Amino acid sequence: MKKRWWHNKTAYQIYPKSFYDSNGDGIGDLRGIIQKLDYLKDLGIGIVWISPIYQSPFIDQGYDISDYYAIDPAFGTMEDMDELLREAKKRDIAIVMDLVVNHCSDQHEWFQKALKDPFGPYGEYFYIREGKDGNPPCNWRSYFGGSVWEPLPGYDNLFYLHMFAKEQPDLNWENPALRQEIYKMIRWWLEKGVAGFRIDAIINIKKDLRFEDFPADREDGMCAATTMLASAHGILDFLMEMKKEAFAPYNAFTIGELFDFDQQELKRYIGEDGCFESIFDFAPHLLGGSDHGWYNRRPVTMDQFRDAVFASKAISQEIGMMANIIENHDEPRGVSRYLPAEGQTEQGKKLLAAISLMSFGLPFIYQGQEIGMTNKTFRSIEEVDDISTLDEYQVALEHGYTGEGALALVAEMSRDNARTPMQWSEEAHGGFTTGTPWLPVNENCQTIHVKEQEPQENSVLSFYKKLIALRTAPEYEEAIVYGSQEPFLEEETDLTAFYRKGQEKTLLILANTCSKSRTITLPAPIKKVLLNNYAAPLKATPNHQIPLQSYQLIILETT
Ligand code: TEU
Ligand code: CA
Repeated sequence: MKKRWWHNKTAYQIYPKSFYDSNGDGIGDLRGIIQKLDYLKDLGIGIVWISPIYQSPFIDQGYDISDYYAIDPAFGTMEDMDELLREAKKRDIAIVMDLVVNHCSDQHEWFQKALKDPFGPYGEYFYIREGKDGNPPCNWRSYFGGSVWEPLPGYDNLFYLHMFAKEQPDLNWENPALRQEIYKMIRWWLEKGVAGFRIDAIINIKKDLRFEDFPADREDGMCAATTMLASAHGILDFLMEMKKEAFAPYNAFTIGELFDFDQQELKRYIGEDGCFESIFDFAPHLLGGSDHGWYNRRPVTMDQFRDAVFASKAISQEIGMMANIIENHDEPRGVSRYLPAEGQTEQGKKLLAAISLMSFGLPFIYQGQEIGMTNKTFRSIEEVDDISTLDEYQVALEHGYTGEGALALVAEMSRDNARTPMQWSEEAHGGFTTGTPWLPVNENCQTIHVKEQEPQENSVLSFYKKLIALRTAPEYEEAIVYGSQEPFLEEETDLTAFYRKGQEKTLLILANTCSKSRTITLPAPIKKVLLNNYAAPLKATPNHQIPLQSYQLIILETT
């Protein structure tokens, strides 16, 4: 594998609205991020991805952009952004922006112009089509519920397409003029000094242009718009063009967010000839999913988590480096989702961290993950902000659940779980703001916060620091960054075990993913114990038998 500067880094995702509020208005901001750069440096972070900070009406929390060249005043000014870039550079931290170009906001001037003149040049920036006698052109359902088609206000029988909310009209990538506008904007930011982009929802840019009905997959007579993606061919032409025209001249770091892509085509997405440098590995996040909605999900075990990770590494490690996450701003907190209730302890949190950071790939830590933040408790649907949760709640009601039952079901998956403010200290609102936070802080903010964990040698935070440091420890870096990932005892239940085999060193990661203790027999002697989530020293027997306690995790050097 051709080496790249980012391979040995650990990345961190900031959800800016909830990271740190510097001026007491209840909304996290750029100056707040600047103030916390030393914290990130100390953690060992080398890349920071910031969710959208562009001007936005915040219908989808900034993923609806009304001006790609402006910072939203809620976050600060362009001067703040320039300062952030300078300060990050001083600390050798690369800043990665969010690139949201499948759609923009309906408040963007392009859409406003399209509204005035749908048959003019800006009408061509969007997918505007005639309906069928006042009904939508086809039966595709948007990600956030309802038809992807919205009547164009002021016109009879004209509709525009939106894969997400109706306030997020999709941009027409078939139009070369639109593509050039996007490349120009990307170059502008790279020119400014951002290191690259996390590329939002990008698989959606290629549509099946026949805009025809598919068989309905729910009682509403619609089919998920994602069904159409399988018959939309040619996305790679767009992506390779974007690479050539915008990313490559700046040697930009690019990481795609894509769920529905053809696994056989992985080498066209990542690796030396791929259109991106990396993509997120969502294999564990797809587990338990249902076409019917969140209310219908199945529980996921740690063994399923393991199998998903192993399967995805088996496919990807020869091709390129995917990014490992346990959570992000769209997913519930990983410790609440993947660990059984009895395992949601400090031990369990450290164990999950180790699986993510020791697997082949670029680890991304989502803000608060490093202190073991958990899902929030929802008392009523009134407490929900997230547009997606509100839709899924309706779906659950339509399927006969009572308000309480529906809430309990969607609460587990709600995107708000990860969006509560970062917990910095025992002060009011977790020390996130001196004002009233835009979204209430998690009730456990008194017990889970940075200030308490920072000085403690055995805290979850300190364990994350050790894991991150291990990735670049001179003796082990090659094995952890480039070594092959090979399963060990994968037929066992409640065990996640794997080797990382480098040219010189071999590491073995052993995670007992249940509360029963057990003994594991190793085929070779232990050379050294590198990390252990229990304080008591490991007692191995002469014939390489290792006792593992409840949710014990150990990282060994072996042969
Ligand atoms: O998400 C894209 C996506 O397909 C899913 O994450 C989906 O939105 C989610 O699971 C629904 O619950 C990206 C962003 O990460 C997300 O925050 C945005 O809402 C979305 O694109 C639209 O920009
Ligand atoms: Ca603020």
